[in-house]
Amino acid sequence: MPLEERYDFRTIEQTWQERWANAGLYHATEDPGKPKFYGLEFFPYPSGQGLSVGHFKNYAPNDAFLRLKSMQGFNVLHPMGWDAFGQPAENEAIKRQRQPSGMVREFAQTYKRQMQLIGLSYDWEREINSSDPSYYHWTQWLFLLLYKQGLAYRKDAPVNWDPVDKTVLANEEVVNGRGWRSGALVEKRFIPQWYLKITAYADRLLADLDGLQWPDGIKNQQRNWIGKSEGAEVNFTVGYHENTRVTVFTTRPDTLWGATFVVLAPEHPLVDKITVPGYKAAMEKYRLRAQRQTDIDRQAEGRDKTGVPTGAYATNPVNGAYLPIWVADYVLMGYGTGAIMAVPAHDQRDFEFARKFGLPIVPVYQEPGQELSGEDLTHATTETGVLTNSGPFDGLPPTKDTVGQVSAWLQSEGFGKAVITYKLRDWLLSRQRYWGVPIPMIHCPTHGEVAVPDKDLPVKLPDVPNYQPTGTGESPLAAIPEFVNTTCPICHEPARRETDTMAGFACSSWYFLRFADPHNPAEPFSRAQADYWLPVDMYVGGAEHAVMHLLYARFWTKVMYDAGMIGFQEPFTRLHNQGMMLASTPGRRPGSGEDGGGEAEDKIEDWVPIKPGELGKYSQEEIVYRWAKMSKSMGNVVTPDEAAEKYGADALRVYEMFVAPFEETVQWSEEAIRGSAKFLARVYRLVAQHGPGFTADWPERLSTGTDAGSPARRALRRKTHQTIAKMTDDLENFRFNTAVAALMEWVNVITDTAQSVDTAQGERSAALDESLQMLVLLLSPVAPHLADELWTEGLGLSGFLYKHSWPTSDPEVAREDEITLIVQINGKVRDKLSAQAEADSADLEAMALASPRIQELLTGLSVRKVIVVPGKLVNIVAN
Ligand code: ANZ
Repeated sequence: MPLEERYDFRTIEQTWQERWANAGLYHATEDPGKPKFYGLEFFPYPSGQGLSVGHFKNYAPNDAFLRLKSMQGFNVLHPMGWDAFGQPAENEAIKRQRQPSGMVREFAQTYKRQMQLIGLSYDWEREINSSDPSYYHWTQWLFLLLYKQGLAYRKDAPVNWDPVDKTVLANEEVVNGRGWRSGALVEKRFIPQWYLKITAYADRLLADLDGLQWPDGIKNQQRNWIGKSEGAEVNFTVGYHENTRVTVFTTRPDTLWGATFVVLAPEHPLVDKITVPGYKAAMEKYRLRAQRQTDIDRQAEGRDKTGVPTGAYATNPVNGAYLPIWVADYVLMGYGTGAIMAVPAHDQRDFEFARKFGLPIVPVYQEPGQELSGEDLTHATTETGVLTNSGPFDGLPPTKDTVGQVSAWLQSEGFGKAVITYKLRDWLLSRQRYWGVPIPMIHCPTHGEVAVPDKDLPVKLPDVPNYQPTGTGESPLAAIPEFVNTTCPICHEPARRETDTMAGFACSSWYFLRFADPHNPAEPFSRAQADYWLPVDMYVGGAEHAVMHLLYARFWTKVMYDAGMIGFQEPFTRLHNQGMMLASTPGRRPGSGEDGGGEAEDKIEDWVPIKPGELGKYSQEEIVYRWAKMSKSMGNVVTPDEAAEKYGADALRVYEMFVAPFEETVQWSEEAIRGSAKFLARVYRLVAQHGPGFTADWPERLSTGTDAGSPARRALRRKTHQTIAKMTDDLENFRFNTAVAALMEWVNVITDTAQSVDTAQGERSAALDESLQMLVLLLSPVAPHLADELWTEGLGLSGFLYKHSWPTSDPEVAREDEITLIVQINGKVRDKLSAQAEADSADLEAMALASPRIQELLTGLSVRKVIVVPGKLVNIVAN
C-alpha cells in the first residue's frame, strides 16, 4: 500500500508500537551464538510528577545507540525497572497521604506508558520493582552475604542527622553540610547504626577505575572521594609522661624537623586529659563552638584560623624540641589520627595559624646557600629547595623518594611508621524510616545479633497505615509489635527484630544483575545468565550519581565476585552522563518590581518561580524569566505526552538528539522540536515521491546499469557512503547531534538531486534506490516508527528494521574524486599531479614541492612564494 499523502505520525506511531509489542521485538533471550550487548539507564524512581521531555535527553539517545547495536548484530538487552524504595517515595506518599507501595506501582505505570509512547526499546518482560518482596528478598540475602563476610557491622557512632527527613544520612549524602535531598543543615547524633565496610575495598575501587571507559570527571570524583594518601604516623610524647603519646598523621614526614607545634582536633580524646587546668574553661567553650560547624566549613580554604592552647607540650622525637599542643577546628577527627604536626613554613594552613597566634616558623627546605628565617616568609613553600637542619637527610630535594626514605628511617628508629590513609569511610546503611528493605537481623538477649536464616527470607515490610518518621531516632517499625516481636533463630526465645531499613542505594547496588534473570525464585540470579549478559556495556545517567550509586554498585559487584557469584569485577564498562534540560520559567524577585528583564545569571537566589496558574497575579514588570531545571515544582514541565501529541514521538526523539551534544545542558525550545518534525515530514515526502518505482535489485543494477557513467549518480553514491560512515562513527561515540546533522544534510542532497538523477539516464537509477534504502536504515535508530513505516509502505520491503543489519560504508565509493593538480613555476606549467579533491592548501603545496620534477627544476633557485588555488593549481615563485 503506498504512503498516504500526509505524514500522519499519530497513526504511524501507534501502529508500529502495537506491531513491535505483538511481535515481542525487544524481548531478549540468551543466544550463545551471538555477541551480547547490555545497555542500561540509571534505575529511576518513578515520581508522581511523571516524566518530562527533559528525562528523554537521557532515554532517547541511548535507545538510538542500542538500536544501532541490535542492527550491528548484537543480541541486545535493554531492561527497565523501578527504584521504588527510599525516602523520595516515602516523602511523596506522606504528602499525598497514601500507602507508598500502591502509589509507586501506579506511578511506575505512568512512566512505562510514557516510555512506550516514545518507542523506547525496552524488554518489558524483565521489568522489576525494588519494593517487591520477590526482589528485596535478594537484597536482604546479599546484605547477609556481606554480614557473613564480615562486611556489615553495627556500631554506636556520631552520625549525620537530617532533621527534616528525620533520618540519618551517609557521608556521601551530606553536601556542604546539608542533606542532599532535604537541604536541611545536618546535625550530629549518637545512634547505633549498620555500616557496610566499603573501606576494605578502597584500594581495588581506586585501582580498577583506570580500566573503565568513563568520563574523566567522574573517575576523578571517585578518586577524590576515596582520597588515598601515603604518609607516616609519627609518635610524640606528651609532657614528661613517657606513656602519654600523641600520634600524628602526615603526608610530609620529610618536614618533621620544621614542626613547631602540634594540633589536635577538638574532638580528640586526649584533649580532656592533657589540657592544663587554667586553660580548661576556654577549651570547653571552643569545643562547643566547633561542634556546630560542619567538616566542610572547618576545612574551607582561606577561612580565618581559630584555636586554643592546651598548655601541654609534645616532644619531637627526631630532635627533642618541645612543641606546644593546640586545639583547632581545621584538624578533623575523622581523618588520619585527628592530630597533626604543624609545619608552618611548608603548609599554608599551619602558616596562617602560626602567624595569627605568633608561633615560630622554621623553614627546613631552603634554596642552596640561602638561610631564610620564618619572618622572611610570606606564605608556605612546598615544592622547592633542599633539606637543611634535618639530621641525616640534609641536601635532599622535596620528592616522593625523600618522603619514602624518611618514612623508612622513622620506622627503623621506632619513631613511627609508614601508613596509607583514605578519606573514604564505611557506608552508613541504616535508615530510621519505614519505606525501605528491612535489615534481616534479630537481636536476642542471649545470642546478641543473629542473622535471619535464609529460609525465613524475605523479612516482609508490614503493610501499615502509619509509617511517618518518628524523629526519635527510631524507625516507625519499632512501634509495630507484630513486626518487632519474634524469636531467636538459635534458642527460639523471644527476641526483637532489627527495625532499621536499608538506604535506597542498597537496592540499586545490584539491580543490573537481577535484570539478567529477573524472575528467579531461588537465587538473586543464575550464574549462567549473569555470565552471558554482564557486565553492562553501556550505562547512561546523570552526573549527580558520580560518587554514591556508582561507588556502591562497584563495591557490591566486587563482593559478589569474591563470593564466586560472578566472573567480573566492574559492573559498568562504558558510562555517559547526559546534560540537563532547562525550561524558560516565569518567576519574580522579591522586593524588586523594577528589574523586569535581568540576565539569567544575576542573583538567581533571589528569584522565586511563580506557581503554575498564578501568573496572572503579577504585573509584567514583576515577572522575570529564567532557565531552570524542568520540574513540577518549578511549574515548567513539558510532558512527552504533549510533545508526542503535537509533533510526534519520532520528532521528540530527533529533537532530543539533535538539539545539543549529549553531555550538554539544553534549553527546551518548541521552535527546535518543530524543526525536527519538519525534517521528518521532508523525509516522508521524499520517500513518498520516489518510493514508487523502487526495486531492491539495485546492487546488481549498479554494475550493469547506466549509473557508472553518470557523475551525478556517482556523487550521490559518494554522499550516501560518506553518511553511512559518519553516522556509524557518531552514534558509536555518542555524538547524536552531529549524526542527525549528517542525516539532514544528506536528505537535502537526495532531495535536490533525486529528480535529475532519476530521469536523466532514461532508466531508474540504482544510486537513487540505494540512497533511499540506506536513508531509511540510517533513520531507524533515531526515528524508528517512521523508518519502519517507510521501509514497508514506502519501499515495499519487509521485516522490522531493529532486526535488519546495519549498512557498511564502502570506502572506495565514499572516497572523494581525484583532481589533476597543475604545478607552475613562475607561471609556467611544469608538472601535473593527481591529488585528493578534498586536500587542503598545505597538503597541495607540500605535494607540489615534493614532486621530483619540480625539485629538479628548483635546484639552485630559492622559493620566494607559493600560491595555491585549492582543487586546481600551485604556482611557485622562485628565482
Ligand atoms: C605535616 C605537613 C607538612 C603536612 C607539609 C602537609 C604539608 P592529605 O594530602 O589530604 O592526606 N592532616 C593530617 N591529618 C589531618 C586532619 N585530621 N585534619 C586536618 N589536616 C590533617 O593531607 C595530609 C596532610 O594534612 C598531613 O600532612 C597533615 O599536614 C594534614 F609541608 O603534616 B601534613
